[in-house]
Amino acid sequence: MADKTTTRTYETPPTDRPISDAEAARAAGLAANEHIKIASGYLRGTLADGLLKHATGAISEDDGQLVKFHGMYLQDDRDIRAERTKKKLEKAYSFMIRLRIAGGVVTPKQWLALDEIATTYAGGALRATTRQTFQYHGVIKSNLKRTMAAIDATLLDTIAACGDVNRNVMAATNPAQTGAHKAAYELAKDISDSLLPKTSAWREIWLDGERVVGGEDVAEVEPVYGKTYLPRKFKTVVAVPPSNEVDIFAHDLGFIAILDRRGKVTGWNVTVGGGMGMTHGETDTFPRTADVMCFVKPEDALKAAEAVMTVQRDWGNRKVRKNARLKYTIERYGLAAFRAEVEKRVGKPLADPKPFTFTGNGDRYGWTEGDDGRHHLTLYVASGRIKDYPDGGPQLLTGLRRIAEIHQGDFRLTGNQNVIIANVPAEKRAEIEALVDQHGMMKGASALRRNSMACVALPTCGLALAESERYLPSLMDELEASLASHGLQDDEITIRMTGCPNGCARPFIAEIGLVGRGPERYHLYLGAAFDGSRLGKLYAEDVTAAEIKTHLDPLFAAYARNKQAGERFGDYLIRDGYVTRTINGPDFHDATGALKSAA
Ligand code: SRM
Ligand code: SF4
Repeated sequence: MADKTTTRTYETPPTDRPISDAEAARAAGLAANEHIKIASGYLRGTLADGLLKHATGAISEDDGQLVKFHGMYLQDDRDIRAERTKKKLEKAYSFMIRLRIAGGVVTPKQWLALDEIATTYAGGALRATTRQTFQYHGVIKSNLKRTMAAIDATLLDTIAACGDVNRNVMAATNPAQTGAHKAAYELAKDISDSLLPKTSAWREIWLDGERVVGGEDVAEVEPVYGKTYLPRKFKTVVAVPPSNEVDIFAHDLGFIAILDRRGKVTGWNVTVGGGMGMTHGETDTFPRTADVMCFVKPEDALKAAEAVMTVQRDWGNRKVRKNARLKYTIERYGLAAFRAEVEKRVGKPLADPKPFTFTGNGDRYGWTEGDDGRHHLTLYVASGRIKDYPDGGPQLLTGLRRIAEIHQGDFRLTGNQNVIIANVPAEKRAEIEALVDQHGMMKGASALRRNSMACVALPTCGLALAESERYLPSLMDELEASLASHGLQDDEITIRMTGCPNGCARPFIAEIGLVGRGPERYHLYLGAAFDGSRLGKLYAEDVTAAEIKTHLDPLFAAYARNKQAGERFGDYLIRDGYVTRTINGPDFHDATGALKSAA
């Protein structure tokens, strides 16, 4: 990755703290969401009253922003939006609910309860996300409180799963389960707990909890976040090389385990400033891979996490929301100034990063055995949608329920939308395997499909410009045939699709990235690194669904003919001049994408 931070002139960082008074905020020209946060009384707004308004399935616009901090989005069924508008009916509103599950660990008892909630309130599906948690879709307003009470009974919650806060913290789930993986999980959990908003609004609104008396003093209510929380969402992950399954370069903050010769964690490299989201046609927005900033000892990791987050709290752009993520803060003030401020807040200079190597950002499928002799089975779940598929498809919901009924270990969600049946004692392996077979859960998925991801998109996502999850399976059928015709059926190539450039399935760091532009039209990005450390380049614009295969087939043919031993598809396309190597940061938009076409 090129370091763009050495040759640029940067702005002087601010010295004041964020404004938390409504009048001053208006005078300072802060973004609308800042006003909503200030006026919300620590995320309460008028949510409690809004839930009692039975004439509508929606909530007010401002509450729609606040409810995200509670782990929810107001959505509507876009498949029937036009028809309802024609009939002058309100949109078919419902809520998406996202859980907070640090490190993606779920016990069998919790699994059974989450399954029951899905069956009762959310159309019989659990949706494993690209950030190691579950979402429910289609929960109607009148069922919201019942659903939240049921979630609370599982000892999980939805606090800070969305909103301008530190969100669900991801951790390496590699089933090899070494001591380093345990350390990664512990760190993820500690960060998740310590950076959790402290307001009691969640319990009050959803569980009719008592309002804590006197709690208006900022220092008492939200000592770290204050009234305005963060300028924008903030995402943290913990990785254990050589696997980059958490896609560390796509996140605001990351920790990479540095191991000694015996595999013990000696400390963590800290990464900052990754992110995927951008807007088509707005070149001041761009995806960016994170910088590897420094190394911290285990005892300093939590402090470093808080320091990075609070510098972003104080330096992040609160006027222009589209430029508010940490990646833009670092592009604005420079990595050196950012690191110096983090060191100041940690209270000591931090060491330079240590060497590390990642080999890929996908999951390892099938059975593996951990250091402690326990077994782990990684199952491929198409786009994370856990349900019973019709027409002889996998019975994932029922099958995993049956497994949860007898399983003595736990379940792990991966950052690639898959599920691991983890910590299986040797004597239980055959029984679990029989249930997996019986419910058609391991029906062979090709190498390409196993390395694919699609975001939710239509019909629930309000921002989708094109199909994604519903379209990917048929595209896979076509591309699998194309790959097989060139003898590439066993080649691992990462492919990811999203319905818009927000990048929820991290398409810009997949070797083949397809990003929705409009109905049945996608931008095609190529040349990203297999380990997720390099962004792809725009290769073809506005490709229709029918044209995707036409573009890729000749490239597959050229790759099959010319690849060197062990050479990855993304690397090959750069070496042979099909795309230029992407430089990180704003230069992502350089118009030098397709150098030559194979079509
Ligand atoms: Fe995302 C917004 C779904 C991971 C970048 N994302 C949305 C919303 C909530 C749409 C909205 O704002 O109305 C989508 C809900 C769709 C639905 O119906 O469920 C949505 N994002 C998802 C999930 C479910 C995709 C999936 O198929 O699994 C993922 C949930 C993760 C989780 O459990 O927390 C999801 N979103 C991501 C990722 C990947 C990641 O973090 O590793 C990214 C790119 C990384 C990043 O943050 O830069 C991502 N989502 C966005 C953005 C763009 C943010 C930006 O900085 O520009 C938005 C839009 C926004 O925030 O304004 C967005
Ligand atoms: Fe929606 Fe876009 Fe995210 Fe896909 S990438 S879920 S379309 S916001």
